[in-house]
Amino acid sequence: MYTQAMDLPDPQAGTLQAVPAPAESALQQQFDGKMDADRKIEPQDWMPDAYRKTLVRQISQHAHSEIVGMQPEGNWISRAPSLKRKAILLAKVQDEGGHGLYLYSAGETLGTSRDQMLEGLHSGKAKYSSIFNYPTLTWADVGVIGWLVDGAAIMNQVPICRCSYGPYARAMIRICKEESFHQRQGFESLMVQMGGTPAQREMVQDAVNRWWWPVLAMFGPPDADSPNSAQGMRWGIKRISNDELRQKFVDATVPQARILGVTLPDPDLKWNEARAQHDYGVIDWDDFWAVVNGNGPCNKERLATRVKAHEDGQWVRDAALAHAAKQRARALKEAA
Ligand code: BYC
Repeated sequence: MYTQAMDLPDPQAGTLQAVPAPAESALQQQFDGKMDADRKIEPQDWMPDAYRKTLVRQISQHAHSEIVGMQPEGNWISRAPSLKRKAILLAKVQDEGGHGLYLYSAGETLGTSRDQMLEGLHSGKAKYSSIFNYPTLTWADVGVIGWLVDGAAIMNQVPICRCSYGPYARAMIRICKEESFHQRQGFESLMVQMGGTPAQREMVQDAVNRWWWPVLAMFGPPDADSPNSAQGMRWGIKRISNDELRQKFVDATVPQARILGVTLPDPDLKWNEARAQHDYGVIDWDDFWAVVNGNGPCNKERLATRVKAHEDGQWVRDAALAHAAKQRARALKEAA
């Protein structure tokens, strides 16, 4: 399908004959061999349509999450409590925009244009992470997003650095380094707030109470209800399951909460000696699906803001195209 047959003379018949492209089954075998050997697939390699489609789905949803994820924290840039916090927050939000751009570029290598991917987001057909449909009510929410949301993102994204599709895996390496700075700045900001007044400490605890459960749901449905997991694992796109990542996140976060001096809002959260892991309470999956399906507290606002930003940026895209056309025309004139 992605090869070109060449016409060569057939000495026997004395006529031109097409050299047949390798049969789809042979290409599939080569692809399966690469999967078994844990080798990378690159854009020019043959790949099954379903693999391509799955990657476009996941990479574009990931990119959408990054750019929609700029909004909850972006709302606080003008209200950051100091110049230092404002500079850190500006850098972080800009990083998220950059992550979106690397990811859209990775998606484009699969033959889907950025416009097509954005159309999916703007029309509501494509998903983005559930977590960005919750409001940021106080300054403490910004710290908690860094600590918990970026912390969860790192847990989920480090394994994607080893994903089977080369451009996605390579994009994730830089993204994870930047996410690590994001998590640290959130934790540090909360440490400072927890050393402040009782009202500041209460503000942090309130933010933790509101974000904890949505963050746990961010890892996706339980493995038993995750329709894409088995195939994603077989294809080396997903390396660690939703439930395993969630568990690793809980185990890593409990000691951090202790250092901060906040309580994680789960009466069932306790160390299980036999499993050498924490037990935790039941996640409200009805709430998760309501948010994923467009009915969270901020879904409509997030999408409307995104569409407006895209429309407001039309003149920039037009200007860039006009400039490129002018440069091309000048180069042609000089070459003539
Ligand atoms: N929200 O079979 P499953 C960031 C969907 S950005 C919404 O387990 P899969 C950051 C899922 O898409 C963080 N939908 O799917 C940015 C599927 O529906 P479709 C974003 C969700 O793909 C700014 C259905 O549920 N990270 O860190 O095997 C500031 C069944 O799920 C969610 C990524 O995108 C959700 N939370 O696994 C701060 C990472 N969870 O598509 C921070 C890359 C599940 O079949 N993505 N769904 O209609 C992944 O690792 C995987 O796609 C997922 C889901 C683990 C998310």
